[in-house]
Amino acid sequence: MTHPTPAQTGIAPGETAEQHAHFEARIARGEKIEAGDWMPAEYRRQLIRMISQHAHSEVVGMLPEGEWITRAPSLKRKTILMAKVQDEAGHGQYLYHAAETLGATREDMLQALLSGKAKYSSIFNYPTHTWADVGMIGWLVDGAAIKNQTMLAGCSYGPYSRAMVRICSEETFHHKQGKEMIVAYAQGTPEQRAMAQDALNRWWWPAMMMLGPHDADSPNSGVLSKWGIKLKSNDEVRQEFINEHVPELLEAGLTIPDPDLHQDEQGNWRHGPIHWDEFWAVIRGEQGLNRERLGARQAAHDDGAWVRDALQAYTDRQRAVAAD
Ligand code: FAQ
Repeated sequence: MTHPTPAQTGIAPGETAEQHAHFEARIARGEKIEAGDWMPAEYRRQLIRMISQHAHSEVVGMLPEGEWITRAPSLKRKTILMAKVQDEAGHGQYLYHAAETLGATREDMLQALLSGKAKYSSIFNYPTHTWADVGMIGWLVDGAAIKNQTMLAGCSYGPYSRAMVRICSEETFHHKQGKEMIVAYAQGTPEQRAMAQDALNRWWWPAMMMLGPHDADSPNSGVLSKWGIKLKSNDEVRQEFINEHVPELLEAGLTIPDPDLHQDEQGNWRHGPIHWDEFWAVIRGEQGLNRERLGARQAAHDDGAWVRDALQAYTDRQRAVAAD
């Protein structure tokens, strides 16, 4: 007879079924799990994986839009974009801190990103070709991120859940500014309309993919749902995203690049097949800008070495003074 593995049960060596039952009862009562509380090793590992990848996504996510700050078409658009890109840096900070509450170190997390071991969202490996891409990222990418993150704001781990509440309120501003921009262009000159449509053609499918593989192909979902980290599945969140965005994009006069898109009898918008081969190729770095994105992060990390050295020297001196 073969026994279930820790990966299947979530019970690691040294942990007992009673500890798990007590932990799961807390989650069932809707209690938040806090940093010092007992938690299964697999719960901790899953959270560190997910939160650190989320943090990396926010930081790498500054790159596609950041390229446009110097090319913004007006002072108003420039100030909005600068605020948005700064917000993403702040989100990275909250999330790295949330992962640190679980025992992860900043150095290890950054090393995992820079070495290519840790993932970041596939969406940020796509290039930004025109200014309308900035608006489309706000509308679609922040729109998809909000659907996912509103769900995570209710998750069982306190520090992640609280970070999500704050991040979602900032993402809502990002989403609104993107929508406002694209609606203005969709109703603007023929060139502006064409630019908005072209951006939608390129960002629609990547935005659909960023919410993760179909539920049947999502190996982490089982344990994440069981422990109240994921309160909705990848496909459920994707359906919410489509149901909100399809009517709004159509109302703006844009065409969604999916010939199979239709509404079913329940009013849900149903999409055509997603090109998962592209999704996995982008994640593996075989397609898209993975090398450029990691190169930019490595350069920023190297450029910041003197700041880390200075902080270390200051800390060492403060400690020496205190010891005296
Ligand atoms: N890209 O078993 P599942 C933003 C990986 S923030 C790359 O379904 P899970 C804000 C997944 O890691 C956007 N990899 O995984 C912003 C796993 O591999 P692993 C980021 C992906 O964790 C806006 C494997 O596939 N948001 O946009 C992706 O249950 C504008 C199997 O998948 C978050 O990170 C992907 N798209 O569900 C910033 C939210 N999808 O790790 C700037 C937190 C899946 O086992 C500008 N994360 N994979 O080796 C989550 O909610 C979940 O991790 C999912 C994936 C839903 C992303």
